[in-house]
Amino acid sequence: MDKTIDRTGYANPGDAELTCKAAGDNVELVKDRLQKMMPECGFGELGTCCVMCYMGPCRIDPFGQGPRTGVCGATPDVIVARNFLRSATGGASSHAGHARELAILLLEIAEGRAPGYKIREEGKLLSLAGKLGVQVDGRPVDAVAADVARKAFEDFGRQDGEPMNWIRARASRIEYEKWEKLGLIVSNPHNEIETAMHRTSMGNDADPLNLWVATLRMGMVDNFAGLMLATDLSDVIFGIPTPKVVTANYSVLKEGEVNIACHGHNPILASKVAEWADRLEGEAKAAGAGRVNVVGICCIGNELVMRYGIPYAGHEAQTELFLVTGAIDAMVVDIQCIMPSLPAIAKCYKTRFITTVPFVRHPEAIHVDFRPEVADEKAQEIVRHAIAAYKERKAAGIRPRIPDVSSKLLTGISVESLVSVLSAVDAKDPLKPVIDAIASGDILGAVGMVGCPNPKLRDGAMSEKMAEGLLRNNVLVVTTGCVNHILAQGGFLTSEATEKYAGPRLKKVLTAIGHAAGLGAPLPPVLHMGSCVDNSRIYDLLAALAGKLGVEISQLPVAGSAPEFITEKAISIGSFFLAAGILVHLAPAPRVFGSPFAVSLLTEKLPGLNGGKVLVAATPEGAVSGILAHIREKRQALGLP
Ligand code: BF8
Repeated sequence: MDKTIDRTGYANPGDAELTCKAAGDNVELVKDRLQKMMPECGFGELGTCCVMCYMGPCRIDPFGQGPRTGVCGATPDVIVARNFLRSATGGASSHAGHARELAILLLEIAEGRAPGYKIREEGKLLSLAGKLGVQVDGRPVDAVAADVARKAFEDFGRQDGEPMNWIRARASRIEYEKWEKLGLIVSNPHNEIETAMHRTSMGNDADPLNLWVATLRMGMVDNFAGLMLATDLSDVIFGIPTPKVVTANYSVLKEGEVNIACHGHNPILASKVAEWADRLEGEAKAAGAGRVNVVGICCIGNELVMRYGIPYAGHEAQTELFLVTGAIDAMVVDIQCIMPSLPAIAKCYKTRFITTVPFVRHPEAIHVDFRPEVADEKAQEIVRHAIAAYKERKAAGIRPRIPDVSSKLLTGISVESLVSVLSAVDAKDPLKPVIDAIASGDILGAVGMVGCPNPKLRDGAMSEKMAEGLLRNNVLVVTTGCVNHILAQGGFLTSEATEKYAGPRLKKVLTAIGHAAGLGAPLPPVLHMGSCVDNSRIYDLLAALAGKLGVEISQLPVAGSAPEFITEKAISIGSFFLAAGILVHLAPAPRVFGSPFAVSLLTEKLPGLNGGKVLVAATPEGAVSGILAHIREKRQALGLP
């Protein structure tokens, strides 16, 4: 156990203040519902509950009490593998859907059918086109963009079994060859999703190994048809993130202003709402408000802060509390991670809860049919809803209570912006300083801390304590998703955090880089790489580092961690990083412990096959010590001190 981890001082006082207010307002929160659900179902936790057919539901007690198989004869190994694959499929579907919307938008822009949007990063478009084999020279940008979009559609429609364009174009050569040998190169994400649902339905695949290979393949779908496609096209359309210092936490809400909270994932909607919030300032003033203040929650918070520096409100487990402030005039959502509890809470405070996507609706929400072709018109409608709500809420005497808590963070770390920061140290070979620091042991290793805030682990400050433990041991942390909100609120994305938490050797490196880059202070020890789809940036960075060293990603002294995961998306992202041969730490425990086959595969056999491994640890101390042991093992294998 690492004794250096401070066990106190991470609680956000704003959470406590608003939890009390919620009780006074008679508002039930996620933590109240969690309490009522206890004890949770043990069969479900172990993964041995099967609802695939109507001879069941079946449940297998792994301790030998009762039946040993389901009514159909499925063993616990089969039941667990099928359930896990279906979770990974849910996650990959979410990411592929997100990415496909962006491909549709890119084609609409190219064909002049989405007049509210434009291509902001021609350079990235042309380089992507080059990798995809789209002819670039002498052609208008729109024609190139249309062909890039068509390359994406080709992936979603291909029936010839050939590899996905996005894998061919974007996987590093060394990883591609490894995946080819392992049978993990996928052809068409939709076919893969269909086959996964088919093979897991009653009476199909009953081979646990075959099912687990399908899970790794689903990880490949997740990364290449989801995360990477989404990040690539978002950068082309909305811009490549650049470093900036921004404000986070409850104080981003402003009394006397029209507050709009954007919640969800895809920048197609939120970027437009933010634009029209500025353009309709006059109408807000006429309604007696100072201006329209847009803030970002969850992953859309990450998308907005990374590119535009829009105030960074909070994470998924705080969405209800943000409504409880009574300061939000409209909460606008698109896809994913939107708790069904929200519209009823919004009603208590006369906040307008606005859904915008045809398959994400709620009977108590206002629905605005937002589509890129009519984006400007619909975004105005949304902002006007908020302005109208501001007047109504004022007239109704609703008094906001915004906790006086504020944090700062350095954000906007894309691979491109990181390379440009590092160029200040070595213009000819920007990655060299990092590689030298890893080789010498000044940076012992790196960990991607990603994913969600789980109310089961939030009170224990799992993410903050883990980050602190890693930093004290000279391990650099990069983040995506809601974990970044948590760590930003904890003050980890600042130069001061380097002074406070980083081990002496890591501090030396970050101080040198920070000063060379003109920050006048150390680089923060936790680097914000974006939303959950931006995990593709972490893959790109690892591939670049591994490529420079001439090794596989699986040989690097690195690990991934989803320290408080909630969603199926974390399962599919984790499945990709397992396919890439990386140690993946998960908490809470994934639902695999009812299957001896799964446990042995994920902890013993897979490491020998491609380097991937699952570490389950529900305490920060356990996670840190498991990850440090792994990093030291990898360093030793590379002959590093
Ligand atoms: O995709 S971190 S709670 S918002 S799932 Fe959801 Fe988890 Fe937040 Fe983003 Ni990612």
